Amino acid sequence: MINEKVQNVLNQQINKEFYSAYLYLAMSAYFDEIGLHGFSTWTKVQAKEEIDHGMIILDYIIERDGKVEFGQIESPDRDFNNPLQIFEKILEHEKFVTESINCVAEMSDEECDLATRHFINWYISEQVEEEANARDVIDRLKLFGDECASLYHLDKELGQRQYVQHSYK
Ligand code: OFO
Repeated sequence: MINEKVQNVLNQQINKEFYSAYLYLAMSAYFDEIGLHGFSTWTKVQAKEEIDHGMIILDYIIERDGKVEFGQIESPDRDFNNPLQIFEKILEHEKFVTESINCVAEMSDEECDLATRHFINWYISEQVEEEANARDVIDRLKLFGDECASLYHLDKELGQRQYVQHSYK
């Protein structure tokens, strides 16, 4: 059976992953409202990945004979002004999630739960990728500013993102 302290931080992580999905969906809706449908697709695909992240932890707790807790999911932030500000929020949020994943790793170490320590490595790598993705879009938005042609091309490019179901095994 899974260690109780480790189970608690994993349950908190499920909640954060589903909150992330909510946040990305709110961003996606905003992008649709202002006509940036490619940005909307990108954030909607990210929301689906966040749901996968939560589901993988849920399945893992069950596999370890633990108990899944369903905490309340907060309403997402909706203070959105422009693509650059939103991607800066994404990076800030992903850094927060990275810290949270690191805490799961630390707790697994403290409690000598090697199975969870191994499990959470997938999330550690995933966070490196998510922060890099957000940083990449921020860099390009800073480089091109609000210049319409560049924004149009970036919107087209981000709209190509395809959802691929995430799995850690
Ligand atoms: Fe689940 O990685 Fe983003 O939040």
